[in-house]
Amino acid sequence: PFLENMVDHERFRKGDLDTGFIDDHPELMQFKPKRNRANKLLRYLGDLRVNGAEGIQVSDIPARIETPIIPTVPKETAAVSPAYAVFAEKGAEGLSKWLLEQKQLFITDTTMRDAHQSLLATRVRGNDMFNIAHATTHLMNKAFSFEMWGGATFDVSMRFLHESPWERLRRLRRLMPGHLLQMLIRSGNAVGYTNYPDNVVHKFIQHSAAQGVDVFRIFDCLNWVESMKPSIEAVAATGKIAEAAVCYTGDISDNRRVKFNLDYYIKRAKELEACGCHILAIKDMAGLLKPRAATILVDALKNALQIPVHLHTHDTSGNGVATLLRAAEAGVDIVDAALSSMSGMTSQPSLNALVTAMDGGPRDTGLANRDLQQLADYWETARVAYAPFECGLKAGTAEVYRHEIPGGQYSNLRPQAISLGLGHRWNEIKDMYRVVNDMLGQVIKVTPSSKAVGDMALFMVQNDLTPELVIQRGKDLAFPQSFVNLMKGMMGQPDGGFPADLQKAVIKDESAITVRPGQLLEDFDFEAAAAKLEKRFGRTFSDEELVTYALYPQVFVDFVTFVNEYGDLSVLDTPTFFYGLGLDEEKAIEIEPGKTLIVKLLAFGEPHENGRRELFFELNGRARNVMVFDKS
Ligand code: 3PY
Ligand code: ZN
Repeated sequence: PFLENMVDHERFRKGDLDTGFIDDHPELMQFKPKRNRANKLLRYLGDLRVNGAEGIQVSDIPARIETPIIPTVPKETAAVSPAYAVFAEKGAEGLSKWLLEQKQLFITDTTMRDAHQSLLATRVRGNDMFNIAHATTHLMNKAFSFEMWGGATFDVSMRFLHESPWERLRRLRRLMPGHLLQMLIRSGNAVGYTNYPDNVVHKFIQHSAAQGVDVFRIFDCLNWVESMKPSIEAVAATGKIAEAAVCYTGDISDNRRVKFNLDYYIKRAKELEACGCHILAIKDMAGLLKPRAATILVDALKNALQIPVHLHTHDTSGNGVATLLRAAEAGVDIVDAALSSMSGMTSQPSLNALVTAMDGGPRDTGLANRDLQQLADYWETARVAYAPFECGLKAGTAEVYRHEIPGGQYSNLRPQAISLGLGHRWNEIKDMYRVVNDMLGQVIKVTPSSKAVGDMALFMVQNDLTPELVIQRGKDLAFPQSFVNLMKGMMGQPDGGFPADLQKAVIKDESAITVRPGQLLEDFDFEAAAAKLEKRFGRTFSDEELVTYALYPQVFVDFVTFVNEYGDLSVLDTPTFFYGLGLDEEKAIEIEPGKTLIVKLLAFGEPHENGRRELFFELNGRARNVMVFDKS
């Protein structure tokens, strides 16, 4: 039977023990508070059974979920990847130079970050990544890097998955040694939706580097170089790889679109190179870079820059692989792609398709589709458990060239519209997204500016507003906070400034700023935060936890409260985490190596008068019951 410690032992309970030794050593009886992990888990499973998981309709629960098969690979640590070896020996600048000398096309696998952010509302749990991490290093040893952190994963992991983003990073670091791990960071917005004081962004970067991130892709939501500089410098100071991104919008192959033309991108890229970044990324967050435009852009960038070029795109239109192939022909150094079962549509183009297309040619990727297929098979099965978060697209759609909604936003905007009761007006919302872009004189739309545009589009559809009505009736309208922030300059400065009449209508009598917001914000007081949290929770908090609090105060407090209540849920497999146990279903849950709980749900009662229900479990053969509040 499962014993928390010796006081659970029946002989101890009966007093049938010689406790003289303990009498001589009273300090041995100073037990830490019981962690009661089993009880916490039962409470979680009970709550799930009674109230369901947030955001999941019973009708969306997949009927059949299988356990993904982990490919068989040697138990030993995989060889260090070629890119990692160069980085370890020669540092970021050495790696940058080395990349330029290689003929091969390098690949970044985005499966563990952007792919699920763009297909599954960022809901993939660390657990599913940990299980495949070791095999991934064996089967994709020649990849350039693995994007697995940052972007929306940081807050979603706490908010919806109740797991620590830092723990995810640390565990993947341990499981994928000798391979470059990559993250996405939004400059002064870090991994949030608003600007943070410089000392917060700085500390965030230092901790991310110390805990395992090697490559930082840094972008600004308006392509404002001024805002990116401090982050580029902070990353470079850690010795890690600073990859600065120019976000791509519009269409350089259409010469009627003059604002974001080839010259614009070349100028921005050169400015970023001058800031000291090691790699230049083209961040095509909506998948607007058409194949012909990729040839033009990559060719021009390769001529203009002395550093490698890394292309990131989305496959929303269905043209994604063609874009990557054209970019490869034009000499791009690295491209992003996702394992086939996690690719396509709003995600990245298929890694497997790309690798196969390059096979045997002058820029062979060094990866083999037979290896990739095993990983893709794993993810195909793992994905089934996330069915409620699928965004509903069945195929790519070239209408993205018209609405320009980023892949990572598309999978969120639709549920947002549905939750506002606007699901039936989805087509209007996509049209309005474009209208808002035009009202702003065309802007870069990527987190968080994309959220401001999306929120405004929803607001205008909900209130039946036209651009003219927004100007006329602006002073009486309470615009979405994100849009007000954008117009106040709190997300930075767009090329060409904001249209004055729109700005006036939205911010009314308040004033807008034109300097970098981080400069104006007072430093975050980490000591005061530490004292406040310690007082509230009765424990000390690590430095990176304090950074998390600085970035997301409420989300972090809710997360800590949740973990205190229910414990560490990363031990649950994904179907159990989302859908709980069926009646009489038995589950072995390894709560730490060598310590397994066998849990079975036997029955649950009707609600009591106080709204609570009793659930009856069997835990390692012993009966246990828990009371759960029924929220219905
Ligand atoms: C993010 O910022 O999370 C993005 O993926 C933007 O494309
Ligand atoms: Zn992306």
